[in-house]
Amino acid sequence: MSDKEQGPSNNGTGTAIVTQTKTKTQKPSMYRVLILNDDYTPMEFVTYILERFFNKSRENALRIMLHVHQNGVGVCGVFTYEVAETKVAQVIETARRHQHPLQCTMEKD
Ligand code: TYC
Repeated sequence: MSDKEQGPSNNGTGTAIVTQTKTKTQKPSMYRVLILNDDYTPMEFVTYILERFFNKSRENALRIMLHVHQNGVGVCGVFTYEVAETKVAQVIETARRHQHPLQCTMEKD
């Protein structure tokens, strides 16, 4: 929060008036995009998804994919609402096109 003070103004009464404007800034809520494990989606496809849509290196993509394979769920990234929504839609659509059941969801950070 930042405050702006304006110099004294005068409404003709000889009385000085000082006004202060409070500027409120709001940080956007952030959302985690999660991928879920399943028994059918190939490991290579999940790794590709993480590289393509979440800009992960091959190494990080493999690490996240294996984490999800072993733990059931994992974080792909943290984004503002609209970006997270778009990523989820892109993953689900790409998986669907390849006939893989891979699921992706989002939750408030
Ligand atoms: N469990 C899958 C397999 O054994 C691999 C996999 C990993 C699938 C991560 C989904 O989000 C996932 N082929």
